[in-house]
Amino acid sequence: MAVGIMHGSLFPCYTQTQETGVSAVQPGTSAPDEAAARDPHAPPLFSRSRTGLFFQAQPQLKNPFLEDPLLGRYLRRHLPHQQAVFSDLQAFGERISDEVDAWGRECEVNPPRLVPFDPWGRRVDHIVTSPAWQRMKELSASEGLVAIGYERSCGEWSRVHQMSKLFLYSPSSGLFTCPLAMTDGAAKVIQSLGVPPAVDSAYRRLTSRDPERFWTSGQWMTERRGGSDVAAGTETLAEPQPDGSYRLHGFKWFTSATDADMTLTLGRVVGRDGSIPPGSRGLSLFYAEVRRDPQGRLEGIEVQRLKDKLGTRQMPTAELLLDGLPAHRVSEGRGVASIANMLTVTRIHNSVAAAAAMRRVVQLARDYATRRSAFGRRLQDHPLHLQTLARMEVEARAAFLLVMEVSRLLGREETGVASPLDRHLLRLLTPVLKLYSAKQAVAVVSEGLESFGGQGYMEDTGLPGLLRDAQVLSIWEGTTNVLSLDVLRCVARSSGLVLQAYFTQTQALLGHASRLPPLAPAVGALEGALSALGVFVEEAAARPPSYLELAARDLAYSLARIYMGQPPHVV
Ligand code: UCC
Repeated sequence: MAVGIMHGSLFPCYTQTQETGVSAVQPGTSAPDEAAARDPHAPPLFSRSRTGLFFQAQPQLKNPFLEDPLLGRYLRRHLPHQQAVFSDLQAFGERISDEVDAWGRECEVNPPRLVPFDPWGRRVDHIVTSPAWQRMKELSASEGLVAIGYERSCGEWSRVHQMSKLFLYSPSSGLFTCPLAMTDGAAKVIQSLGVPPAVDSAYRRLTSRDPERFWTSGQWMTERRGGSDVAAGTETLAEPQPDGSYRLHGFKWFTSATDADMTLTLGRVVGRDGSIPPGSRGLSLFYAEVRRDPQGRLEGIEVQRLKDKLGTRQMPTAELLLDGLPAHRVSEGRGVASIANMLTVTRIHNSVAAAAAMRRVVQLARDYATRRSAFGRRLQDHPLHLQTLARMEVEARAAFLLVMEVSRLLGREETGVASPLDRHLLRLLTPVLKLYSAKQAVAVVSEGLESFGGQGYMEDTGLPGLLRDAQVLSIWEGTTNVLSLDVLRCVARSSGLVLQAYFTQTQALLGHASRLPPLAPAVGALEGALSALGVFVEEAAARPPSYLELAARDLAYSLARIYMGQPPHVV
């Protein structure tokens, strides 16, 4: 039913329909000439007559678990222990929409700041974070966002459970998923090195559900010479101490979530004769506690400044001078190989964040399409808009399924049930997933913002932050090109076994899919793409390495798209 609302002659007249809450400007409609009849000295009409009555209904964040039928279907199909996991995710989804999302927003509008000195001039280098950021830490512990991966109560599916939970949390987390990624990576590295006694208590804190005990970890790998070529970039020196510990001296150029309790970092041990071991193998891995007293004071660290970043502003990222930081060595030499487990875990987390950003923007855009009208119809009734949403949905689903696949493989490896094929796939698909999902996140989130029109560009809607934060996903934890070269590295080091595993697995998956007649055209297209990929790989193997290097990105994209079930643009 249409309800007409009259306004003074200076303002347009709006019509509101009860069914849609939609308003349409009717410029031709004129209100009775009230203004002319009024005493010119009378007080102005109530303010609404000046601003208009229409307010656009905003998109609503509902329980992200219940709003995601694909996640539910995936878990129902694969998981044992379904009931416990479903209850956990449903309750967590409720918390996210009811309270956590608002904390995430608070982290964005109340970013961290550095207080370098106390009022009397003493250097304190205190990083002040918002109460919401601190609540995120407590929540992360009590919800077991790291712990689930180590308790393994779902056996080989524990990583899927953990990553599903992070998938729901990520876009509302105020970027707290970054310290969680590094915390998880650190726990994994420590565990894989056999939990040396010096870090045993730290390991238990990283994987604790007790907010009082829970610690987060940093991962300080990047120095001024750069963050991709870690071996050439690391100049930090480790001075042996009489008690067997070390003091670190160096300059870390990006340290994410610098308010962490501990960190893993790389350095070169200075020999008795002053020699410094060169190259990748000359790097050792160190454990250091960042705050060594109850007041949280730093020892052997000066915070030079907090970084001024495009996005991820919720999280403190700093430049640190290590000036005798007390540390323990956890691996002697082979530092890059020692942190390889961390790279795997943090790259999966990165991909969870990418898939989750896509899912969130699609959820909000879909909801908005039911509320917003233009040209006399709701957005959802415009075929072109619907097609745009559907294309975003496809990318979001593809990224989600690949994230779950790699998480499944990680879970199998960690519980000792992985076959050689699983292990090869995990090694190959981790960089493939990370590089592709990050790129797609930027594209999908950008498209998603457009579906809100100008409101998608307005800071106080919280939407632009999604795009800024997505942009980092293709940069940190290895850029697209570095990861494309990592794909070549793992192909070469496995003598092609990772690719063999890939072809075996994709053919098996296509075999299953071909039993469903409606999928026949898609299966045919993918089989064609797969065989073209096979021909390419064979031909490329006979060419000089520079040929493959140039093709590395296209190869990685093709691997991603075929595995996701989307025929590639380039093979
Ligand atoms: O970006 C950063 C900010 C942190 C924020 C984290 C938040 C993430 C989650 C967000 C959620 C919201 S910290 C900086 C990140 N930096 C990187 O990721 C480094 C990027 N660069 C690379 O990945 C390079 O490819 C390097 C550093 C790995 C290349 O080093 P090398 O020394 O040239 O590598 P090599 O010589 O090829 O490999 C050394 C050893 C080999 O083992 P061995 O000696 O046994 O043969 C390799 O097989 O390391 C092994 N290795 C690996 N193993 C190298 N890469 C891998 C790998 N990916 N997996 C397994």
